[in-house]
Amino acid sequence: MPINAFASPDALRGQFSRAMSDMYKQEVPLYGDLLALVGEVNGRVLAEQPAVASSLQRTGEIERLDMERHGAIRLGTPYELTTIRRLFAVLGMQPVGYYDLTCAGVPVHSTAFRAVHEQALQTSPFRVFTSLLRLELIDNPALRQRAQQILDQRQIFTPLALSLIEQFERDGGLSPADGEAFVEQALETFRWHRDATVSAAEYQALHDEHRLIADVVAFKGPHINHLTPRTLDIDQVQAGMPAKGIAPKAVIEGPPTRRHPILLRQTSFKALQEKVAFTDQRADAMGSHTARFGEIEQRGAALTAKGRALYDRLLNASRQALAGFPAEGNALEYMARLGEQFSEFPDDLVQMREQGLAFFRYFVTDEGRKAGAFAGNALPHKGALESLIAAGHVRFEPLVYEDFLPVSAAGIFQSNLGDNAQTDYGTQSNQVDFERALGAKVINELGLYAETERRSIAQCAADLGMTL
Ligand code: OOG
Ligand code: NI
Repeated sequence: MPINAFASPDALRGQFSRAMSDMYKQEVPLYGDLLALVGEVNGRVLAEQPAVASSLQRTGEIERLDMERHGAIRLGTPYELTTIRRLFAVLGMQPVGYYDLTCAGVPVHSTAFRAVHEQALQTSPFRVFTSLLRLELIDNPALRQRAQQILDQRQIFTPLALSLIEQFERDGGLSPADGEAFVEQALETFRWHRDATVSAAEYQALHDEHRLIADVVAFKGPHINHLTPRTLDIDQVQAGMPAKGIAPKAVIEGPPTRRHPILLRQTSFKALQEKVAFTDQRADAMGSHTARFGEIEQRGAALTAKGRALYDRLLNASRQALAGFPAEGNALEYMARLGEQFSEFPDDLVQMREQGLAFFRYFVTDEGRKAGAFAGNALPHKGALESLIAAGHVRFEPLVYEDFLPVSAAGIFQSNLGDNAQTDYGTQSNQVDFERALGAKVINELGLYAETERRSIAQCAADLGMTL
């Protein structure tokens, strides 16, 4: 089949993201209510803040706003992680970043599958935060062995999904019809199953070890545990949740409110208690399991290594100033500490750029296009970009952060696992093990932002007829 007859992985990802959202709305109706609230707030922000609206227009992000969402799954074995990598590759998603959650008392490590090129992100920014359970951290050997045995027996992929993955790898793509079938088959892996694979007693033993272990081991597959739309004003959505019958978690994770958002702010509603059937139970005597929730996020500027180091320092200082973890009782105090600490982080795009704290995208302005007197000049010779900016011929917008934050992710996990889930696993970060299980290296996200920034400078040069 000629190359151009293949379905585009970016289009398939868009289809998959919509199908996943439709499925989750049916499974967890409260997620639909959250989507409606986010839609209302985004509409209001666009109407009331023309500067935000025109910046989204310039970058094209306005078009991806409604499609924007991420989800999360938790896997049990290296086979599952390797195969999910191959599955997501069909949808144009690569593993980006390594997140160690053990230091936060959650026995997993994770990566985020996402598109890596700005054009692909524009078509569909869908991402999946994917965690692998670290069975080696279960200290009871009999339970560890039993968990391993249960996981080894399950197959979370349909036979047709597996054969379409092989076909994609062999042929370099899927026909539109096969692509459609693949989206349908892939969705099955993420579906909720009310029937557990273990007895009530086994569930309890796994649950007593760690609630997350029960969530991974006791079910037929890695049900999607939340989906997250992007909002333009997370404070408004957080404040509006109770009136819609949605109970938000105590604090918004990430940086405080700013005029120019950075990185990622997140909050969620508490996981729902759902009925499940254990293998030894009759249908009229069901048990329950708590895992699935809804989340919202507000994305801001991607930070450079220098900006990220400053963020990490200010976040740590805010948390250290607090006795204990941020929770209901100290939420206001935590927000105040964050505000104090982050006053050190310039809330001004010019300063953020001058100090090299964030990544930017550059655009030729109408004036620049009209001036057109640059042909033959070299860009970037030292200062060329700066003088184009000073002359108003080029303007800049921050690049959107496309990834996750480990401390925030731990906060999201914790809020949905209950407070008794704090276990001390020490810090046993192990990216090498993770990559072995993944069957590939994770991509460094900072490199991706730098490339996007470079490409936008090259585009400016081309638009102005300058040589690079
Ligand atoms: C993943 C929690 C992390 C995020 O947005 O940081 C996450 C999970 O609960 O499986 O989704
Ligand atoms: Ni999330």
